[in-house]
Amino acid sequence: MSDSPRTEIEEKVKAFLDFNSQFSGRRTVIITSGGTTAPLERNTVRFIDNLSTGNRGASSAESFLRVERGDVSYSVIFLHRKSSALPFMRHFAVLSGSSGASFLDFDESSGVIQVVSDENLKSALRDRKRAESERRLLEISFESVEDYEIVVSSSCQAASSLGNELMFFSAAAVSDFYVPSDSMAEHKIQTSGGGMKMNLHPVPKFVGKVRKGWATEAYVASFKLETDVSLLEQKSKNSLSSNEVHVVIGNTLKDRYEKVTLFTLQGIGVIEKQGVSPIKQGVSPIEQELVSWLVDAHTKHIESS
Ligand code: PAZ
Repeated sequence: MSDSPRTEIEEKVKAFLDFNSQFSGRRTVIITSGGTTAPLERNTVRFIDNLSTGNRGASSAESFLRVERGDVSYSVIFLHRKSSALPFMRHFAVLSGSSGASFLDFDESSGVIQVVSDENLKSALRDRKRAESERRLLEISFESVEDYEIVVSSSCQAASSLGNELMFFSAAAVSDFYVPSDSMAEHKIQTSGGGMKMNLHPVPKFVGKVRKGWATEAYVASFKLETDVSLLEQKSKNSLSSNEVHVVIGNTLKDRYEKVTLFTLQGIGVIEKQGVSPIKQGVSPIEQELVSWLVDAHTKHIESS
């Protein structure tokens, strides 16, 4: 029986990696996905949140799970915000949306509810079941930024024995500011005092901690989101040098599913696909091309170190 969340995560990750180690050419990617919350109270009623849906991380996980290059394949440790998009299952969100009923049929005599045949759903379900039966997908959830620190540090430390065969792919939108639990109100903050001022502390850059301590030999890809496109290049380059990651993938809020810019020490590259959305398409072309680029970069990293 585990004595802490850290031990529990480390045990899960080690058992997963142990199983996957029997397959030659099998690499592992740790993906972070979705936004973190910054709670304002220990018995949390209110929290600061952000926009991330988890679609970028989930569709990238799908692309990693589909990689078959000679004997190279990936197992995926998917660290995700609770209730954000999950690999392959995200396609089934259409069933609970406003057009959901058009995907469903009900047979009165047998009482069976059926999903109307749909190619995207069929291949998503097939690939999900395959990833599960091959034990190539491990999902671990987080909610707050403090949970995030625990799941990322424990998973990376448990997987660091993979050395350069490990990739860390940080697509999560991690809170920039938070209230540390030791200075947080215990109960729901009362409104009777009128307005209020709150002291938010900066959150450490976890991706830098992965590079410099938690998994130093891993190939590390991180994302940088901006809303002002004129800031993107400089902010991405700053992140590349201060966190010492291998690539920073820059994107802007409004066209994040159509264009990403890759910043490395060797130069800048762009992947652009007009008019696509990972939510509407079975396979998202932008994540597919991005993952293909990352697999090549990971191969070079392995060969050169
Ligand atoms: O999760 P999502 O698909 O809605 O959005 C993806 C994203 C914008 C969160 C991701 O591409 C990203 O840029 N993550 C890093 C955000 C940041 O901390 O700058």
